[in-house]
Amino acid sequence: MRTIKTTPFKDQRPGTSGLRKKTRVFMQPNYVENFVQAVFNTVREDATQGIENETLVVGGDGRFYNREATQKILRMAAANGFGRVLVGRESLLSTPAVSAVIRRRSAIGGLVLSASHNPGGIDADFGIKYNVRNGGPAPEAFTERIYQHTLNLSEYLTVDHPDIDLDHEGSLRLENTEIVVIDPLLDYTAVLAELFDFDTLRALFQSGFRMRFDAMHAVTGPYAHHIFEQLLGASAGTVINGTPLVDFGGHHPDPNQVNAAELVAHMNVAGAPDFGAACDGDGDRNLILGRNFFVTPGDSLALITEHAQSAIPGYRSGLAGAARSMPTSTAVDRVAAALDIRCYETPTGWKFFGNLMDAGRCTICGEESFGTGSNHVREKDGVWAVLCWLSILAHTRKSVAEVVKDHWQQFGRSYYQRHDYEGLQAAPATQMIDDLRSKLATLSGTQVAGSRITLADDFSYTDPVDGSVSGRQGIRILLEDGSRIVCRLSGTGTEGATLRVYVERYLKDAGEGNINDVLAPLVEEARNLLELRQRLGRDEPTIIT
Ligand code: VG1
Ligand code: CO
Repeated sequence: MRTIKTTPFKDQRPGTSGLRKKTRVFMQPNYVENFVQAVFNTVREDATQGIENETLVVGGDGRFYNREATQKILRMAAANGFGRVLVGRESLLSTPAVSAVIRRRSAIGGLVLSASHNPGGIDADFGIKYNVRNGGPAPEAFTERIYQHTLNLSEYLTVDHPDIDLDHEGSLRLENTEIVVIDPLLDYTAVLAELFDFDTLRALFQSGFRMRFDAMHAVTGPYAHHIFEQLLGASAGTVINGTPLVDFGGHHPDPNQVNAAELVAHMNVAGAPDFGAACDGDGDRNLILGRNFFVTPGDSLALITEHAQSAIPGYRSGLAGAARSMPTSTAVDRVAAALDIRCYETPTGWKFFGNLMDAGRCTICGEESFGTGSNHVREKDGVWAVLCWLSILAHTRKSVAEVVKDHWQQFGRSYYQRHDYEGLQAAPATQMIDDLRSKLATLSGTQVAGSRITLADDFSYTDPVDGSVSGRQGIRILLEDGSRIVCRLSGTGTEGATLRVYVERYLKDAGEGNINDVLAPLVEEARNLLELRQRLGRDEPTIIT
């Protein structure tokens, strides 16, 4: 074992979802090592059974530097005295699969190597996230302790050992640590097979139902080939871009209508398949499409919640509750009310759902950022969402568009968009939010966009399970007619600042309206309140999702 002297990096505070930086930042000498040692120091403080009796899980989305970082982590895990490390073959594990492995193998936690939907490559992005024993992202108190360790680090532990063969399953000893290369598909597939009725889904494909799944050259390729084509009998070619590439083929593996444009186009031509879907870099996000039809993530969450009990065996006994992040549309709230279950509102980031699920308070949860999931793991889960939709379509025997329109007919529609302004300068962007925050107290009661502001605040969340408080989670402006404007800065970016403006308007109009027309006054109002043009010279968002 070797003890290596090091000096702290000052920029290793985890954001919404772990530490994300430019790949070259991670490639600096000791950068990965420092962060991982800080994680291990934090883990050790909680390992009452002794770290030598604990299992650690390691895997990533296959992006550039995934393998190199994995080799470093394995050597450090051995030097730090973990009993066992489970690592995905080829160092691959999707984010929900890491969660599944942690839970099924009773591991103490796991490291996920991913920058999610951000592009990959030496000049793109990389990331490391730590998940705790319940399989979910480390809560804020834990990531804050990691950060404190990064600031005080003077050494890290490693061993001298050549790179380990990650291309074949098997095990070997490194010092006193057993390193096991596992099949990345096994545990995850087993979890899904327990939830869904694979026979029904096989019958759906046998009846001629056609789907196109875009893995975006990222980690879900192998999972999708195995589950959709091999196990469920979808025809060969259903999965496209199914081989993980270190640079995701040069694309953003971000499953929205802009970055999955090829799939969207394919769904909009004559003879299109019945169903289209895509997942992001690390397999936790999903895009759901029908023929010529886009399902917003907020509607998808509401619809999965609405149909879960009747369409999916794993939820046959009903749902304990639902949850959504604050900026996510309120469509699921109305379904929860109809089902007579509670709907929780949390800050952005999956880590906030963990306590609710552990305490048995919520079963299904989701975010507007194309993330949906349930208590089968503690991460959002893209392939799970696709299986939910297949189950709903098999059960209702309707098209995607019909299912959504039925919902709008019954519940009304939350017209919803997110406008992202990327590449802003960090200082003036922060100032802009700060200034809006200080104006909030005077806004209540004023007229905007044809209605009146009933509440204007910076969202603060008190976790109902452990009482922890997370403040400053996004500015929200609620109007009397049920409309909302929400503004916050992204916590996952790697360059400058990204402003996210979320607008929502609820109408009981069976969904017949034109979304741009319905939302235009709110979009305009948000820009005015922020003084976006005056401060940052920007009128138009980089991307609308
Ligand atoms: C974004 C999304 C958030 C999501 C997070 C991680 O965070 O808004 O909903 O949980 O990404 O998703 P932010 O702070 O940039 O808005 V993933 O698929 O990147 O792990
Ligand atoms: Co992701």
